[in-house]
Amino acid sequence: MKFLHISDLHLGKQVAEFSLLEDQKHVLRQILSLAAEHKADAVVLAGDLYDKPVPPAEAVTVLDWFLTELSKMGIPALVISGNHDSPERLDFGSGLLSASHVHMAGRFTGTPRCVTIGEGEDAADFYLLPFIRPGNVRAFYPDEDIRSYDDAMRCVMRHITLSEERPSVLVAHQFVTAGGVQPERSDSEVLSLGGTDNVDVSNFMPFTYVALGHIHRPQRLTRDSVRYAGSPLKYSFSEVNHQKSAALVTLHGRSEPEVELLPLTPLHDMREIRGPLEALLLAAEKEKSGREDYLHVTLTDREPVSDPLHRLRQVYPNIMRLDFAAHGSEEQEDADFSAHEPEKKTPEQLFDDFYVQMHGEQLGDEEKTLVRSLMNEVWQE
Ligand SMILES: [Mn+2]
Repeated sequence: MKFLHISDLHLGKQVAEFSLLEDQKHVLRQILSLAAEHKADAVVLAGDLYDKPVPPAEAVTVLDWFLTELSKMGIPALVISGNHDSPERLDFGSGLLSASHVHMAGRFTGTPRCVTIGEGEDAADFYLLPFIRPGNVRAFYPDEDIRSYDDAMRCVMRHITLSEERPSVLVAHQFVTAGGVQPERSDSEVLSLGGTDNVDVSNFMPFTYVALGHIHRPQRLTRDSVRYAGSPLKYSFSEVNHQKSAALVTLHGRSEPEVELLPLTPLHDMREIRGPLEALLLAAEKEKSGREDYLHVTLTDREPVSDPLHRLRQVYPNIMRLDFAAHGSEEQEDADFSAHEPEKKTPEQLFDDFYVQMHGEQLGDEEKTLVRSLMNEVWQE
């Protein structure tokens, strides 16, 4: 029994106003080929299928296509909702779809749905637990004392009896910590404030494999078989160093499964480049592939440069973000141009802030006088 574990597709997601739908289709096509190549018996999608509870129509079409292709290949899909999905919308038609071996769990219904895949020696139980909040669980167990996410998970787990013959796989989408240690996070995850939404990994010990979604960097928790698949694409610049992958899990009865990470190759990579404008333009000329990548460019020019974004986009059309490095003190953060409460500042103060951001040092007295007199002239005109 072999299956692919993926999660956090975030179909329909936009990054810096770029639609990633073509990138998403590209990577899903790869996942279909990997499933065929490795003769997967199932594909697990551990939540956050969509980026929004009401996804754009094109995103729905992509998921429909992906699930239909799997079904045509005779590969069952095991799907749960994540915190970005609407549980009810995802459940639409789920009763009908299970006849085509597409098993969708959108809403929490008291206990995770158990789907047995495979026959005889090769059979495994998959428990589909949608993203839960304490309130979802309290609604089914009003007499239990459920205050935290961890209480909620403990309650759900107490009400499951696992098979003693077959291996059991849990599919879940939560913020899982190991004895208070957090997984490695990225900027594209939306977690609840204060980090009170964590559940401890000890809840999941009885399972042979735990297929998690929610955290976007692929990683294991305490053992190889408790794992975040990670998102199939980089969804923020905090992820430029991630190697995204699909986890190929081979179960050997109830003993420790084998996990192989199958690397995924994006249509456009996401990367960061840095340097003076002219040097970057020159380097781009020599670059054969990668000019279509999604870029975060940081310019280090000390002198003002004219129309840098326009000029850079002639060679790198998919620049998502452009920053200017601050000079001066080493510790200084790169400039961002979000002035803090600009309405409360005078034009002179705003210019001073801008100068500090550009040059990492304060205006001199002489320069200040010059700026003030230029401003006065402008006002008078
Ligand atoms: Mn996610």
